[in-house]
Amino acid sequence: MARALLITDVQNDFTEGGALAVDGGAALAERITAFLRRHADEYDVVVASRDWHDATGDNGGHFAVTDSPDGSDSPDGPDFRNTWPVHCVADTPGAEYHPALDLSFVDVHVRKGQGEPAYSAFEGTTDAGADLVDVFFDRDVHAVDIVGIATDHCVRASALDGVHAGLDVFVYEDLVVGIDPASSEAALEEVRDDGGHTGRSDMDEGRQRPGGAVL
Ligand code: VGL
Repeated sequence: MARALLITDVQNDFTEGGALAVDGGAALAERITAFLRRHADEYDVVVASRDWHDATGDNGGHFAVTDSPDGSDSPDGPDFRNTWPVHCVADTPGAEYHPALDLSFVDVHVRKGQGEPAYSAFEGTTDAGADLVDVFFDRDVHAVDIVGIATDHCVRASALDGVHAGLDVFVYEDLVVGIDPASSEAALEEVRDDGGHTGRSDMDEGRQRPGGAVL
């Protein structure tokens, strides 16, 4: 039985100065790196995901755009729930990982959203074309800890998919940042309601899970 850490979408466009900046994103990248320095060796595999959208088209309605790069010509503009400004376009600086995230700890890279909305890292594939769920099952991963951006979107969807795939999911509340505070709180509640766990990474040295099991 193995354990994984999943780092979702810590990308330039989701951090300060990016196209879809989430407050606290840059500081989060630093905190995740600090966490990795202390705890990466406790994981059998560390996975990082990236949103990786096509430069052309609206990526299945994900981008609120008609013909201007920033969505300003779109009749209604982005609603920041289902439609978004252009972000994380493949092979652009905005799609790169935030520089404060230390990639030397990352074993597997997953990309998602090519031509479509894809919030969950489980919708993504590795460079070798494998689905994330197969990456986990091939390694006998039974538990996944999740950190990253955005609590109310990628983290939420990844955590729910993980739970529904039968994984023991734990979201570190102090190692995620969300777009909207209310929907971020609701997302964590939804994860708990569906059988996942949430808590702080700094609860104690062993990061105690509910029920008392220290991992
Ligand atoms: C995400 C908003 C728009 C995410 C992706 O991955 O959290 N959020 N697209």
